[in-house]
Amino acid sequence: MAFNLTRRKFLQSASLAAVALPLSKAIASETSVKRSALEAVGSFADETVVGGVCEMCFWRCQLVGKKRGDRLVKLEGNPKSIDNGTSICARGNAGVQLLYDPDRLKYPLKNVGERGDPKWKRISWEEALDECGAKLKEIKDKYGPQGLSMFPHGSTAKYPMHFMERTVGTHNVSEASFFQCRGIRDTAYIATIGKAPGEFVDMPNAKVILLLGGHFGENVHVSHIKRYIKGLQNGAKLIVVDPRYSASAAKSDVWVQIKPGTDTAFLLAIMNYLISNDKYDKDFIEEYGDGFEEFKKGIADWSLEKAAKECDIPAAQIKEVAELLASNAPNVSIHPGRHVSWYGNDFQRQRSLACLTGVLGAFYVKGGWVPAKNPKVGKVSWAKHDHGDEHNLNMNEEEEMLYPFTPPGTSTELIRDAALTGKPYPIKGCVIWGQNPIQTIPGQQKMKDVLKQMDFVMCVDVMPTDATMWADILLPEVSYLERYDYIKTGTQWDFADKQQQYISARMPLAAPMFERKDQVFITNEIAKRMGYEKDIPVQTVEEMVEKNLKVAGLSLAQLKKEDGIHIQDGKDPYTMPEDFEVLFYNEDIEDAGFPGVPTYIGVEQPPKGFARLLYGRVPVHTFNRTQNNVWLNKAMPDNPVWLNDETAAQIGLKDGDIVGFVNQDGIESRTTTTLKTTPGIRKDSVYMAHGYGSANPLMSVGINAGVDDQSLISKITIDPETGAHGMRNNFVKLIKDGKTLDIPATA
Ligand SMILES: Nc1nc2c(c(=O)[nH]1)N[C@H]1C(S)=C(S)[C@@H](COP(=O)(O)OP(=O)(O)OC[C@H]3O[C@@H](n4cnc5c(=O)[nH]c(N)nc54)[C@H](O)[C@@H]3O)O[C@H]1N2
Ligand SMILES: Nc1nc2c(c(=O)[nH]1)N[C@H]1C(S)=C(S)[C@@H](COP(=O)(O)OP(=O)(O)OC[C@H]3O[C@@H](n4cnc5c(=O)[nH]c(N)nc54)[C@H](O)[C@@H]3O)O[C@H]1N2
Ligand code: SF4
Ligand SMILES: [Mo]
Repeated sequence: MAFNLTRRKFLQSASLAAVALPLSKAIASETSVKRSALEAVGSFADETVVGGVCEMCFWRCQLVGKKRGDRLVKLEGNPKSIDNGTSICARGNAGVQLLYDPDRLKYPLKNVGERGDPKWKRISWEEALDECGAKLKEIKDKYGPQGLSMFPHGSTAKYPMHFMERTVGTHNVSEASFFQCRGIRDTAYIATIGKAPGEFVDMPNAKVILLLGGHFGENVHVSHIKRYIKGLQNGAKLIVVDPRYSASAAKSDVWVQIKPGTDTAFLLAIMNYLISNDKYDKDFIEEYGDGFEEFKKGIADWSLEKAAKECDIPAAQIKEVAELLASNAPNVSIHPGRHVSWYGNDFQRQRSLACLTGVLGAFYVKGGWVPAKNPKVGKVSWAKHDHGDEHNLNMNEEEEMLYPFTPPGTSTELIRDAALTGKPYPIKGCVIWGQNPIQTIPGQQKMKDVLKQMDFVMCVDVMPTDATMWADILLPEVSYLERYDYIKTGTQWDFADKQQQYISARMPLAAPMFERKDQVFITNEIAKRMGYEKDIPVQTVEEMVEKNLKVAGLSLAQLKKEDGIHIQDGKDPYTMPEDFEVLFYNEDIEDAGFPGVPTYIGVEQPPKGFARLLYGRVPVHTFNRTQNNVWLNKAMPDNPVWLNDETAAQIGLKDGDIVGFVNQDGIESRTTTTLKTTPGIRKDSVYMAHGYGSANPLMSVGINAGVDDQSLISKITIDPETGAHGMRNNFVKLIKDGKTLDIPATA
């Protein structure tokens, strides 16, 4: 059985699927590399260009490009990088296929058909910009700035987003990275330690690493994975809490096959056990803890047995985890997670993780939670006009916040509800920029209805993904390989004797093709047409980058001279700020009407005949954005659904069968996928990779490949403290040959 893979074998083979990690090549720690390291190797390329920053996902590894003539033929990690080093992942490698994808958006397009069923007509930039400017202005004049909404994501979306928020003055901006990803994590940690946690765990120096759901190896962020592997190589014990035998579970010392949605109960029982048995860090808590007595009392009834029953795991295993943590504290990495928009009870779980770190005294210590101290660079901003809070959907008439612990921006659901009801005001314009709200946000039909009722929708993208089908005007942006923009800063302290910081700025590795334009051009031209010419902060994207670099005493010319990356001495990461404290009990949370001590709130269980739909990452794709990439499609053309092998046998299914789905609301999947039968998933759940099953015929490679998990996530759960989405309270049955199969009850 697959579970027999030993840790030693894993470390020997370092078999993280598809991650190109030459472990033997330690990350370059010198402050400058020999030029020869940048010279093209072999005969396929004759020039190396520096300054690339990947954006096949949002980790943004540092790249060099290998060119033959004008053509970019290969991407590699920048040997000077002290972050990803020479390594990039499968998706990073496949960036050249995005660059030259014949399906890529090339020209401005106008939809002369229906939204959702578009007919595209090529138009000039002049006409496209005139129409976008005029329509957005018309809506703003008629309904006020709050009549405009925006769904942004990615590095180029920041500039237009700040224009919409600060200058035009709408609050109705909802970023996928907050409301469907990590916003809850950030605000829960802010409410506990005053700071968003990032993924700042010192795994290379940890004695134990605890992952709650985090499925490293499938979730791939190169330097993060390197730090994780380094920790394992250094002997860290790995605890993985996951209902599924994930890539991380396969490397774990303890795999806790938890019942979905119950993690908070598990964490509370661990903490109660540690406190009751005097196995917690009293000195730390005395010095830095606040509200510990209330906390202790509040979680006192979480016995191991009670949690064991709730989480459907052995009490002895919870004790084993608690003991393992206590005996290695404080050098333990309690990973804060990243995608935490799970069940609508997530703020309390994230608070619990922060409190567990405190109970173990694992802040600012080797192997614990240690925030990166990154160098400062500038930030170009649009002029802020005062628009007040009057139209903030998160504020009621008494000026109280509906979601007091909201991430920046406005809860996606508040925007959608206002748009659909017209209350408290209509929302009639929409800018989609680098987000695919059709496949990113739960409630797909609701999203379509929201877009249908708009007076105007514009979309800026690089590929014809599903969201683009809903645009009136579709604008083609240059890709991350053809533009200047993002400044990436970072820090490292575990691959060299001294702490180091770096600054790099994205520089083009290839010239833009066709009529694609960058974010500063597009935003400025629209701003001019809306009457905001005097507010424009920079004329070109290069000017923006230069201004941001200047704050750090750098320039693009200087960075180029330094092979794309400036490295300087860093600061000791383990120094704790003087005012650091851990709010075990938070009065503000209680005053706002929520539990001030971390509290477990149970979630809905699958109705009879259904299994819970879980989803996650595969190493070779990023959400939906890479589905049309020929190399990545070849590597994983569909998203097999995991079903427990015994359950499968019970209902007459076998590995490799072709299946479809129907969910609790009667919604059927448009496409089918293959069945993967395995003992590595609980009987009450099925699992598939997120982001498959594009519906856009212009995606000639990705169309109908696999099943779109989002199409089955029609039930919307809202996390009450933050207003962010929970997406894992949806349930499915499988369909084979037109026959719907009930999932046998498990309890
Ligand atoms: N069901 C389900 N939903 C989820 C998740 C899940 O696991 N399951 N994950 C959640 C998480 S963690 C996140 S972070 C979000 C991600 O949500 P999104 O960011 O919306 O996801 P993507 O599929 O990457 O869609 C991004 C869009 O940006 C486009 N794009 C790519 N590069 C560029 C560029 O350079 N410029 C412009 N203008 N556009 C570009 C892509 O073509 C695509 O249309 O999804 C969330 N939603
Ligand atoms: N290759 C690749 N890597 C990526 C991305 C990508 O698109 N592709 N996206 C990046 C982004 S933006 C993000 S946010 C991260 C997301 O990656 P993570 O933060 O690691 O995402 P999770 O949602 O924790 O991971 C899904 C895992 O949670 C498990 N799970 C489901 N329900 C439960 C539960 O109730 N309890 C517990 N303990 N586990 C549960 C699933 O079985 C699955 O293994 O990945 C990043 N890395
Ligand atoms: S992890 Fe992979 S896809 Fe993400 S930025 Fe790095 S190389 Fe690119
Ligand atoms: Mo995310």
